[in-house]
Amino acid sequence: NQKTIKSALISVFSKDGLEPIVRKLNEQGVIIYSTGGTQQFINNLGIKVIPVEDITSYPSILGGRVKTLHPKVFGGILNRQNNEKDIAELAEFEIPQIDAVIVDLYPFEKTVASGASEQDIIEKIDIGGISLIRAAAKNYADVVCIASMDDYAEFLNLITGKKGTLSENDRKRFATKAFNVSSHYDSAIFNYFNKNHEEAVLKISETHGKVLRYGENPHQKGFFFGDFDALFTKLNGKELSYNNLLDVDAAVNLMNEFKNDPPTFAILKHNNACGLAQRATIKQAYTDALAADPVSAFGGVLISNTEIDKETALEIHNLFCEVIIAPSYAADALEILQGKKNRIILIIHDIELPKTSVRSCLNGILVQDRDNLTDAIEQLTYVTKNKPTKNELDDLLFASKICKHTKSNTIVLAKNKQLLASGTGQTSRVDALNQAIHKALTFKFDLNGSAMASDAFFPFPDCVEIAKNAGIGSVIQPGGSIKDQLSIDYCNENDVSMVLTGTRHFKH
Ligand code: 93A
Repeated sequence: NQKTIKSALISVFSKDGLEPIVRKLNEQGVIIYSTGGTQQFINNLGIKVIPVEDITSYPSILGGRVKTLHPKVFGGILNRQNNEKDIAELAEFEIPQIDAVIVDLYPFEKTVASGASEQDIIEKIDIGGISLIRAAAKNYADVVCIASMDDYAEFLNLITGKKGTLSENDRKRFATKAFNVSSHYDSAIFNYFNKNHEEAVLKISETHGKVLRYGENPHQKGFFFGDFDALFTKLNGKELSYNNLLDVDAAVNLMNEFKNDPPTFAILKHNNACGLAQRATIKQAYTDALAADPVSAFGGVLISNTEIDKETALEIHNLFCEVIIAPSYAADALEILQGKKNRIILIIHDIELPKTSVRSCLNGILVQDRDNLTDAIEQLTYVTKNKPTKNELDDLLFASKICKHTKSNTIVLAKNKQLLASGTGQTSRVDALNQAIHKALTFKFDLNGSAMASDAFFPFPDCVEIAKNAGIGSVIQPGGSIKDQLSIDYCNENDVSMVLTGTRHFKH
């Protein structure tokens, strides 16, 4: 659906960058309509331009507040060219067709940032310009909308190459950019009016979010925005709390790493795994996950990658836990687990989580891709004389998957597909390692021949030295420190094997 631009309405606050476009349009015989200042600018280039007042037969009034806001202008933009009635009405009311709209809005954000008076700021709320943008973008089927200087170069390129003829694809792409401009502009106005934001944010939350019992603590309000039911079917238990939701999120992301593996069971507390094991049966996986730290498991969130059977349910029933998540439950298992009415039992659906994560930061939000990189055997570099055995390799990758989902700084110790212990959320890697070793010994694990994973590189050889002294036999870490070689040398001198993944997995 190609359309050649024959007329354009140009209304720009900043005249920067406009000249080459106007010259090109003029060269292509395009009729140019324009508002006061823009018209003067084009006139000064010696190019013919029709004042918008000639279309409307109205002057710009109210000090410029109303200049393009007129049915003859908006009729020219919004008419559907494949609609006979529209075309007849254009003729009846002598409305000129407008094929392209170029706008640069009043600089609202800049005016706010300059510390201008409230009155000046209000005056910089563009009404006509934003309406032109919305109208032209809505009618992308017939009209091209250039809503930002950032798009001038691309637009000029296109009309030059295609002699003023643009495809519907091009017009829709520009419309998409235009709605990005208009939504951003309105958000900026909202943010200005909403300076003492708590109120408005809570109001929005109350009307659009799910009201939670409270936030992280009882004195904090809390809301959830999302479609919980798309991901889970709830079979039993109380309403999920703010902290439950965070734990469920952590559990689901962790178990995603083991989705297609043999039976795997994890127990989480405060978003970190305190137990995780992979076994021939889900009951054994649960028992060995619990063994890593039965103290922390109290009140935890449980997740299984396999159906929960009766034998496993009987074991779980002995533990006080907040939430159980599994792909399915045997009927007799469910009956047992439902024996406690507050216990939250969830079936997890086979649905992908969003690819981005969002969290609040200062007076805004931080958005990033989720960490979707799983360390795999193909990407490992073997840096020591001693190479890990097949079993050790399995444990190293197993530990590194847990590491990725544990708060930084973290060290994870594992052996025979069982999490032995981890150090979580420490301010130094040495602290994380010491915590992990201490925990493992507390729960009577023999660390000889165990595997150690670190979420980030070792800046010094201190960690491998502590690891060796505790009996740890193999290490997996991203590498990338300028002092990597010191840790590698130590491992070589002490018969420890080390592999590098090349991928850091911070989680803050
Ligand atoms: O005050 S307005 O909201 N009223 C209008 O009808 C209107 N039409 C275009 N501002 C309006 N504009 C804006 O004027 C455009 O968005 C552009 O920023 C500016 C261009 O004015 P001039 O051509 O007089 O420099």
